[in-house]
Amino acid sequence: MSTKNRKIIITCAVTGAVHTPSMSEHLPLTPDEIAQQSIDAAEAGAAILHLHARDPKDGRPSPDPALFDQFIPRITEQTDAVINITTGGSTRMTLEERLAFPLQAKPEMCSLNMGSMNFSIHPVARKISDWKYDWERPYVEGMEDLIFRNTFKDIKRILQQLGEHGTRFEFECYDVGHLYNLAHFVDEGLIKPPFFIQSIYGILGGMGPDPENLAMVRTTADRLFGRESYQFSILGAGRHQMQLLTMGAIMGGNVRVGLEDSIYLGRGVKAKSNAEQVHKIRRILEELSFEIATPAEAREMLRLKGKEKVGM
Ligand code: KMH
Ligand code: ZN
Repeated sequence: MSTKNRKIIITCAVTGAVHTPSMSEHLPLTPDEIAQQSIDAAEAGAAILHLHARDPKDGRPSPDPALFDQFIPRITEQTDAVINITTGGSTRMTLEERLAFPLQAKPEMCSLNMGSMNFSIHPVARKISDWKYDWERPYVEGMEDLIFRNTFKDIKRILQQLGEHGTRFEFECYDVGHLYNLAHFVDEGLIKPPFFIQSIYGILGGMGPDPENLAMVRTTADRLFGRESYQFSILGAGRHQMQLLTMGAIMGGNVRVGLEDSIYLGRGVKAKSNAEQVHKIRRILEELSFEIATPAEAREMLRLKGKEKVGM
């Protein structure tokens, strides 16, 4: 996409399935908390909200459509933000579970993880001595021996079953090979531009947070797709979040923040909310004379089907 006069899309990933309640008291867990933090993030400038659900009893990640139903309508009533539902769920969910709500909701956007991989934060468990809920420690430690399954067949199924309803995708690319997987599905005729490439750095199991990796991914994507055919976006996990996002914006990218990706606002300072992270990246980008995309502009940039055409 042309970088002249462009606007930057801020995606906010509100809760995810990686962090657990003991890691941050500010992580939204209940439908009420997820709804309120999403609404505040949208008001702060997030055009896209990437959403997972959690069981309000103990904050455990959940694929239960009944839980999504408790917060999505509230968000869509009170904001114009694009709703982007995870199809990644968590590494412990089956593909059936991961697709249960997306197939019901037929949202404008869903995430789509572009390869099977190791995906873990198990070393974090060593730093926590006080666990709030019994499920958390085995959940975090157990990631060491799990595979985040996204086979070619899984990806094809998601593309076909959701694509049929006009859902478009945030292509989660944790490694340069995932760009080639994306190119394979373009060759197969299963995806049409513009591709929203969420390039992810700093997840254990994927590319590290080295700034050089952004250039490698950018040039590879240019070569495979041509700059006019895709929107570049940056997700920096953990403490590298704001720096990598700033660099990515300068390289023509969009940005993703949110407590799913980092529970911090700055060095040693926990983010009190998702909106705090949105405000921070927005402030940095506006200081650099970038303009932030509204939800309507994001819909146009990504050719989304529109808020009125979903099943939620
Ligand atoms: N947890 C992020 C690194 C998904 O939900 O499909 C990527 C993600 C995956 O958001
Ligand atoms: Zn997610």
